[in-house]
Amino acid sequence: MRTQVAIIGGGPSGLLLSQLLHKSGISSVVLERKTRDYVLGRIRAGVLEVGMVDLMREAGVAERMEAEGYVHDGTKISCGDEIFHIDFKKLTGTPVMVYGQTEVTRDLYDAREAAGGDIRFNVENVVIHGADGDAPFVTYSAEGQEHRIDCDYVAGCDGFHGVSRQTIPLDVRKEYEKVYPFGWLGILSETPPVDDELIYANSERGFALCSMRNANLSRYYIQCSLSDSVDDWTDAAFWEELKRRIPREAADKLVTGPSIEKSIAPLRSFVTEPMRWGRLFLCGDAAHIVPPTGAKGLNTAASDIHYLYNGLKDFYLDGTCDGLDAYSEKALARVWKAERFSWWFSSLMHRYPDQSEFDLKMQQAEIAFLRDNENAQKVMAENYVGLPY
Ligand code: RFL
Ligand code: PHB
Repeated sequence: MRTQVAIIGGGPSGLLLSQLLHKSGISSVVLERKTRDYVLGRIRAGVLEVGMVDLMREAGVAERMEAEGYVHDGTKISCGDEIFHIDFKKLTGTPVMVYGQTEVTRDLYDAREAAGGDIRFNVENVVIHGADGDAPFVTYSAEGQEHRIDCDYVAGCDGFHGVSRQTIPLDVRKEYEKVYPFGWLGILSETPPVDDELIYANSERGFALCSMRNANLSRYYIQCSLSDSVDDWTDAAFWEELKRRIPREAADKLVTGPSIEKSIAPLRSFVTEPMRWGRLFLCGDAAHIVPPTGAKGLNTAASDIHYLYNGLKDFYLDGTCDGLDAYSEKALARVWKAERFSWWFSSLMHRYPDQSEFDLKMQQAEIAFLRDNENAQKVMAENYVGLPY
């Protein structure tokens, strides 16, 4: 069979691209290695930048987000028992939207299905052929049968462990990576959030984050050791540790309950360059990873999709390749800024195993500067709500 754009990966990047292309009358096929339920079972991002919110509107999938998402005008940051507020709305004119990645993905699946979109689940052995020539095609197997899809372009939206990035020859591809010496242990619980805004906490016992999904669904994280496993942490031990890391006034009103999901994520900064090889374009986690501090992963995936979608639209509707030719450079310029912000915010908020007393003083001085200086808060707020596309 033939399609205009073959999309590898049915996570948020691939689905958003396919839905936007559909809106412009451009055909695509999405190939996903897992089942729909498996993809929806991953608990990940929670905060959407305004650019991502606008893309959801453009894709025609914003209705439930507008009704059920929470607009947040700011965030709280604590150091020990001291807590302060950063007012995004006042400093930048822009809030953020708290709406889970699970819901974003569900809305996109529903929209693609309603429009008769072609999404193939449980595909195996995806191979991209001829991306450096004029006639690329993708092969895969499903239920013991081999299949081939001919296309004009391939969008590699298959996450960090996908095949798309590996398709780019090693002598063309350059990778940059930093692995952090700790992870995040996260739980989801059917309890009311401890605060109406997120709290990012730096404590002498390590980082903690209080987030949420809705009025009766909370998401909490604590910095943990890379050698920890989920089984090492009972719910009671998690709540106890969280309470010790957040300010007393928050700990006193924290409502605890059984966890309905518990997982550990390692923290990594990673970028591959270039993000285009011939007719293959990498998007989202296939091309870059950020540590979750600052909530930039899904949002940076969304900005890639914005650039690629507009490039493809210009090609199919106006016959110009300028947008596609500029894709890698434009996407990477914004990616590196999101990498810098996530690295900076992670460095500010976590305790490092090899941190010296001097390093600690520097961290505390920087948090105090952020607390007291409106210019510093404005820089933080501009990055958090999302740099312009
Ligand atoms: P995904 O979501 O990994 O989807 C890729 C899809 O490709 C499929 N796949 C393949 N399909 C076919 N053939 C193959 N060979 C394939 N290999 C893989 C996979 O099954 C999968 O379905 O990448 P995508 O779409 O680029 O989306 C990226 C986001 O998922 C990611 O950046 C965010 O979740 C990161 N992130 C956050 N981002 C934010 O913007 N705000 C947040 O608040 C936020 N919090 C988080 C996060 C990530 C976390 N973890 C667990 C890494 C919190 C956490 C804890
Ligand atoms: C989340 O709610 O999962 C979340 C929120 C903010 C972050 C990371 C994760 O920085």
